[in-house]
Amino acid sequence: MLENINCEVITPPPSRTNGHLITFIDTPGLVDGSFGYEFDVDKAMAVFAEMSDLVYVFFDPIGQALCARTMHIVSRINDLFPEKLRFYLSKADTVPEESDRQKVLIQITQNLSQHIRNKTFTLPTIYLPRSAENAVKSPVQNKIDELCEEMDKTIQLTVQTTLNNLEHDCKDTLAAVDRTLQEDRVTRSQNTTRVFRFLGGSVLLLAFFVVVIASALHSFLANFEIWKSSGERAAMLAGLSLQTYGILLLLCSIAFLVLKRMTRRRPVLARSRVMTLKQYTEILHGALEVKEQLLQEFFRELGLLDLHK
Ligand SMILES: Nc1nc2c(ncn2[C@@H]2O[C@H](COP(=O)(O)OP(=O)(O)OP(=O)(O)O)[C@@H](O)[C@H]2O)c(=O)[nH]1
Ligand SMILES: [Mg+2]
Repeated sequence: MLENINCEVITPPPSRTNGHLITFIDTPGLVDGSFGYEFDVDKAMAVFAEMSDLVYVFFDPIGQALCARTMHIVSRINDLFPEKLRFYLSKADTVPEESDRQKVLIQITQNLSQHIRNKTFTLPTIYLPRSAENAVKSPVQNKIDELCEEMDKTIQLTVQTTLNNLEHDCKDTLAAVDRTLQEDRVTRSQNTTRVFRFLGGSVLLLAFFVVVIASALHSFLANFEIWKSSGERAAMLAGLSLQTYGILLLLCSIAFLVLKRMTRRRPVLARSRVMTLKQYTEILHGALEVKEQLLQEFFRELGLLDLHK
């Protein structure tokens, strides 16, 4: 499909202040029969309709609404995005006679009604005024200004919604970054406490361990004659059975393992990650400022700055 898309940048007339904010996706008039398109036209239209804020279907007095392919696509878009669809009889000035125009309108309306169910629709007439004189003289009602007004309103709404979404997204992301950094700070401070607890517990356990070993050694050596005389200065836990010393040492080791497990440090963010998150915060604050500037600029263009304030 991409090979069949052409892009054109047009400078809008000064009267259309929002002109630079519009992207038109114009599709060629569809044809029926054996004509084969190089891509899935139905799918492409549905995709473009999803991207668009408004979908205009222009029926002209010559083409009318007789193309089955057009009707099928219109029906599909109506099922998917009924709120976006608008119908117009275009080039209406080519049928200056009121009665002829009515016939064309009735024919299109009948055809459309078969495909657009559960929805009321209007079919205003429009045409491109060749000149101001022609526009005034022509007996055909031209609703092109209303059409442009709706486009303007849609642009205003889209700009405001987009900028509001930007603000919400920035604030949500800022809150998430803040939360992550705050959690990391808490974890780091808890880790410091854990290290001190581990060191304190280890010192106590080591002291207990030394006492047990010393007492065990003392008890063992006390069996020899040479040590019996100094037995008065016995270690604290002297006189226990070897089995008890073993149990005490085992308990000491278990206590050490428990201590180690309980005071294990929780993972924290790498310094580079913290730096990146802080940079994100700056970028997001910048985006919020830009959003505010864009909104002011937009309202200034519309002459609505006072209203906004
Ligand atoms: N009288 C009159 N002629 C028009 C109007 N709009 C377009 N035309 C003329 O109709 C011819 C085709 O115009 P397009 O705008 O390409 O029409 P279209 O329906 O988009 O055609 P496809 O994209 O090929 O289906 C040109 O010669 C235009 O000058 C109009 O409102 N009134
Ligand atoms: Mg066209």
